[in-house]
Amino acid sequence: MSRSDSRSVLSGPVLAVALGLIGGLSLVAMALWDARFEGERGSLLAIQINGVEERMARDVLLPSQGWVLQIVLPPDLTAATRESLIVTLRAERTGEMIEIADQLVTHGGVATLVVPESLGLYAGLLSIRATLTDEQAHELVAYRRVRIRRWLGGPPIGSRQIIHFDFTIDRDGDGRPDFERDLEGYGLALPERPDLAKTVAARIAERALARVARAYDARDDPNRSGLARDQVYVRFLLAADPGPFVTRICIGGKNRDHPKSIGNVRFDLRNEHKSSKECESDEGAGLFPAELRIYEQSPLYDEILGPFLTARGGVALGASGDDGEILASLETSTSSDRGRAVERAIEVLGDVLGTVMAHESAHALGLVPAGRPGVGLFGGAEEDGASYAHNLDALGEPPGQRWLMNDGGRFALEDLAGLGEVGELRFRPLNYAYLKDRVVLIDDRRP
Ligand SMILES: [Ca+2]
Ligand SMILES: [Ca+2]
Ligand SMILES: [Zn+2]
Repeated sequence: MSRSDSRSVLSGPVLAVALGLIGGLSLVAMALWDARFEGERGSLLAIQINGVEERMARDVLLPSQGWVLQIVLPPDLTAATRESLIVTLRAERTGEMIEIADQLVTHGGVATLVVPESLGLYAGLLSIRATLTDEQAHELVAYRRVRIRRWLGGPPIGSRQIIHFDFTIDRDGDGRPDFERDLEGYGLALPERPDLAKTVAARIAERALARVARAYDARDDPNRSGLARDQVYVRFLLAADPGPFVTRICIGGKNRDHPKSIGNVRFDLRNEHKSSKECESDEGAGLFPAELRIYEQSPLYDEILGPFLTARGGVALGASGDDGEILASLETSTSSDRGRAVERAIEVLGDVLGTVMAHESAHALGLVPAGRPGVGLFGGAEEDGASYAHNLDALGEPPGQRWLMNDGGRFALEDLAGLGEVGELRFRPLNYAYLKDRVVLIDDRRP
């Protein structure tokens, strides 16, 4: 059963009367006009929710505020027709109607409203109707029904959540961060030059953190809010004290329980635990950069690490005389080949780790819940193996497009580095809507 439907219908006079000598011209124009207004059943005037494609958005449950309503307008409208837009919300339970066209902001052919609290929506079915009228009184109508739900226990993300990426974890108890040891494995550090290891580790951590921030502060406006910035309200820090809203994810060391897994952070349905620790080696929790070795056949791996791996004819960072100087001057200028190689390794490794950190932290925030909306967000269930807590499409298959929350086993190193065909992996719009508290998940099995 479909919980909502959307359609676009034509009403009013379809044929206009052409007047006068320019009737022929006028008729041609009118015919085009009519064709456009007839549309392809909703393809020209459409109502969208959170920028999510119709098939995925069909069953979503929405909170009373904060979600994004889009009216996708036909192209090349006259100003008068564009201004004729009427958008009405009707609460089905009470019949109460609100006209909101004057609150919409139009950009790029889409009229948008980030539903404010002041609209006063409450739980129940809501009908949305959008109407355009041209100069000849032809009407183009789009219609859609959505379900508004109350939050149960507060929004999953809220505004206070902190993710602490801890690069200082010392699982092996040697008094040094394990991450520095991991770098030795890549020729990016030497035991006898701990000072350089520290510098490289700090640079990679910062680069990775910036990549995480980009994932959660997407510049491509996934929910089509039209806002200049639409960032997820989670703070990502490299240092933080424990607290009720701090989730600590440790990076570095051996993954004894899940070798060959770069990241292993528990899926936390609806972000029930705002505070947690993904650092226990006996649970294999955390991020394990040393396991990036699984990509050693990749050309990118060879390109960025070849210059530093002795097995590949490289020289480990710290073993060459002026490495210290190179590291000290990276931010100002690098003209030497060695300097550029160091910079490139830091950038690519930082971006790769940052992509994994963005993915893993999203598991801790509740992505991707199994099932269809409103219970889930098209995530795989435990019995789905590698698809567990990862994106599936509306048909239950792994998505054709590369999204950040797809099963990580399907990514190449290039994808993680943001150098694959889609560029930086990003959250699909439905994932992003969840992170922005724009959808409500309700477990019907609960009272
Ligand atoms: Ca250690
Ligand atoms: Ca959590
Ligand atoms: Zn995952």
